[in-house]
Amino acid sequence: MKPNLKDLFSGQIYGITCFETSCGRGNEYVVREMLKAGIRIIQYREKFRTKKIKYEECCQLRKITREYDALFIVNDDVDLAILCEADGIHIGQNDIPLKQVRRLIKPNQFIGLSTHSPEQAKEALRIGADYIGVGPIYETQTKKNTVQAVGLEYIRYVSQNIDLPFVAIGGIKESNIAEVVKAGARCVSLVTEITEAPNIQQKIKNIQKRLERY
Ligand code: 3NM
Repeated sequence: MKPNLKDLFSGQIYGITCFETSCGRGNEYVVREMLKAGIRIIQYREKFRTKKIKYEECCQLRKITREYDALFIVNDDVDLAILCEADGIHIGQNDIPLKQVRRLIKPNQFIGLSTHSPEQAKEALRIGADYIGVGPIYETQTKKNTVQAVGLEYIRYVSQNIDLPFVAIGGIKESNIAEVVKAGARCVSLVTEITEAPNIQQKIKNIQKRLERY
């Protein structure tokens, strides 16, 4: 059975790996810090590593996330998601169509789709995405070739009109998270804010406190 993402995405931080911005710390270390601080959704997202390294890291992170009963999601690489028995796969607008990805994965694996406009969100619902990414809310350097910032209005639109769990992403920081949550986000992803933090666990605790206030 697929997990109930509506519940699992409620009031949660969605952690994403990013080796380049992790200040020389390995993904295993960074993910362990995230898990120790209470994050229960981890996405493996590495754009500049060989497939072999990605495969090895995914297998390792799959094991660790199981220890913490956390969801493990692989970005882009459907083959890796299948091989390491990830809980889910996350794809973008320019990847293999969702319907085809569904043919490859197991019935209990879920699919997340990045969306950047109301039209894309409606389409995601129509084609059966299990959850969507909503962003980039603010300007970000972390995702290359992305569209311009979509702003808080897009969160309001999705929270009121699209009946799917979603994660708000893109340029979100401890300093602006309050307005993201006020706009209707129940799950947020902060990539560089967490991976660049000197003390990752402390940074996550600070963000969690702000999430709890709303
Ligand atoms: N996806 P940061 S924005 C991975 O809009 C990703 O779909 C986005 O990184 C989207 O928190 C993004 O460092 C990068 O801005 C987010």
